[in-house]
Amino acid sequence: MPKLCVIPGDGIGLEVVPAAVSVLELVIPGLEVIQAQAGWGCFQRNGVSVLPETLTAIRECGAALFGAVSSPSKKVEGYRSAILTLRQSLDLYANIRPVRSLPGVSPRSDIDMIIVRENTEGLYAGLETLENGRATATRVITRAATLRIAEQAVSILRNLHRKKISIVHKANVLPLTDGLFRDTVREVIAQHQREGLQMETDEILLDLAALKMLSAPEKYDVIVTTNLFGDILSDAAAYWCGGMGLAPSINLGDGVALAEPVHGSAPDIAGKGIANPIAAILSAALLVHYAWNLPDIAHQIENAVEKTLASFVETGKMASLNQLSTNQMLEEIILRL
Ligand code: GGG
Repeated sequence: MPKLCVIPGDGIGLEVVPAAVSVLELVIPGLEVIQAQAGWGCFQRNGVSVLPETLTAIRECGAALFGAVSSPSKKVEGYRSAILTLRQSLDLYANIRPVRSLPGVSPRSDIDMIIVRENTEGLYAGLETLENGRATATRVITRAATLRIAEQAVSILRNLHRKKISIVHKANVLPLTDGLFRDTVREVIAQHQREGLQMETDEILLDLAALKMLSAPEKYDVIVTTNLFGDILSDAAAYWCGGMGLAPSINLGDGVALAEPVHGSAPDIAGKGIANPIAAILSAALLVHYAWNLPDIAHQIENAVEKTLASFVETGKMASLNQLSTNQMLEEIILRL
């Protein structure tokens, strides 16, 4: 029986994660759920952003659903972002962010891309120094980490019957770091092509990739890129599925997965019971698919979300969608599960 570690985190994470867990409990009867702590609130209560027992619980379950974190934008002694700590401590090296058109909320109906983002290094390696008025962040790209993210992108292409991988980089101005990234991904792709895997590939400089995200998003299929580039590009891509409130993601490591909505803790609406739980529910579906290998159940959840949104379109009630409380939206989705 699947086991789930639940970490609501901060802000609206405390509202949307319980909604997603109740969906999981309906589609996977007997699911064992363990509650755990991480986030800024956890730091304020315990002096650490991620409790050691949280890491133990995630490893034991092999699957976790995380909500959101609100880190302060000024350095606080002893604090490190909870989500970055989780990703690095558990070696969750791949961040998978699918972006698909959803009825009524997406500006277009033909978008279906998956962003595969390296999740442990790049500018988020956490290597910052400040000395004599000079702040430095070290951007780390390794062949080892690039090999495994490239393998992950290829495996997603193969398993989900995708056709094309786009490598997004900035090797023209960062020839050593991004050159290594691009060349290593090329090498992995070429190896798979030699072994008979059919796929198209292209390479796009980050700035052009951002423009294309606006002007021709339907051309993207699987995108593979480095940590910060993937973070920015996928947040922009979320526009096409209806915004951050609807964008799911999953962090994958070897034998461990942590799903989380792309959105943050939204302190402006936290505690009001009005946060849209769809991104968290779709993230739970990713967990069902990638961590527990139950694609039919994952599709059941995704279909219920789509049918819910479609019903608002059909009944001309799109305008009232944003007025629904978290629980009302959850009830609408559960009706269609
Ligand atoms: N669910 C993703 C999330 O919480 N995003 C907000 C985020 O990454 N904030 C950065 C941080 O607080 O460390």
